[in-house]
Amino acid sequence: MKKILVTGALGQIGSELVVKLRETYGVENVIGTDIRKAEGIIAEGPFELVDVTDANQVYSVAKKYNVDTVMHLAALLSAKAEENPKLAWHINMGGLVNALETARELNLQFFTPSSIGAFGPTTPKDHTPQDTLQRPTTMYGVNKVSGELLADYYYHRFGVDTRGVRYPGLISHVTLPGGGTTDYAVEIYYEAIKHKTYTSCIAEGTYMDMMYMPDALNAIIQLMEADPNKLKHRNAFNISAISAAPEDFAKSIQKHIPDFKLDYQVDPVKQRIADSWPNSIDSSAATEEWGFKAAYDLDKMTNEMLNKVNMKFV
Ligand code: NAD
Ligand code: AKB
Repeated sequence: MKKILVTGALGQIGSELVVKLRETYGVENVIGTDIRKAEGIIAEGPFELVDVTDANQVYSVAKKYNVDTVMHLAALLSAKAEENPKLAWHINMGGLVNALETARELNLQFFTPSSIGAFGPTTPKDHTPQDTLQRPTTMYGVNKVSGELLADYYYHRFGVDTRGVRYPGLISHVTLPGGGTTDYAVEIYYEAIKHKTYTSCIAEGTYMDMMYMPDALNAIIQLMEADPNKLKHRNAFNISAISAAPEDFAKSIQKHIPDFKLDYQVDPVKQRIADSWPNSIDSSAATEEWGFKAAYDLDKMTNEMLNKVNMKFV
């Protein structure tokens, strides 16, 4: 049985991952941690306040609970990182090296997500290959490429069992996203339910990869349980389910809410970030090496998102 420490457990991913891991491995075997105090369902199991920029805090909680795995999620996302690049470096790189060091010292399995943000304007835009040019032009992207390399380094140099994926924009209805460029793809569903209209900060025709949260969570468990002998890549597997622009979300929503309207007020910072990312990435290495397969396409996700968000407001 696994015993897992999750950092950044109250965020968009962590708040659902902790619940899923507790269902899979038992409540007492999943220790949620965050810099903020837990409330609700996450507080119903083991939870500790941990600031990942403090190496001692990460190490001592891992040691206290005798965990065998760290899932490191604490980070600043792309738009927030662009607002405060120095803080982003401190949290994204400082936190990562502290979590990796804990994994090395205590011989733990390690997971951390990279992002489509690890690509840049010179990366091939369509069907972006697994191994390709990565010269990102955002602080978040610089952090993510460095993180991919650092996780590879800890595997090759110290034998730490590091694994990871490059997530696309994640769409979910439990916890709102934390300040990324793809956040619009969550907001559009909330606004469709509340006001039947949405003003997109991302321009028409801007394609980015997306994925519904259940596929993102399944991917973590599948990759962490995969036979290590089959993994040629360890960290930063491209995974995607949907390549879509704002108007594609609108069309999908209009199948349920015919009078839904989309207009645009482009945010120049987010648009610059979005323009530097791929239109669609190739997930074939993840499929070949550990069987990745997404269950949700855009329309299936829209159906579920509208139902779930609607239930919040009735
Ligand atoms: P989020 O912003 O929703 O949550 C991050 C959490 O980290 C928050 O609960 C925050 O309180 C916590 N945190 C911030 N600073 C901390 C610190 N110093 N110590 C401890 N905790 C701290 O982020 P998320 O969307 O859940 O993303 C988790 C990871 O997945 C990040 O590495 C992110 O880059 C990556 N990722 C997310 C997406 C996405 O669409 N959500 C896509 C690609 C990659
Ligand atoms: C963001 O937009 O910053 C995240 C991501 C794709 O990494 N959702």
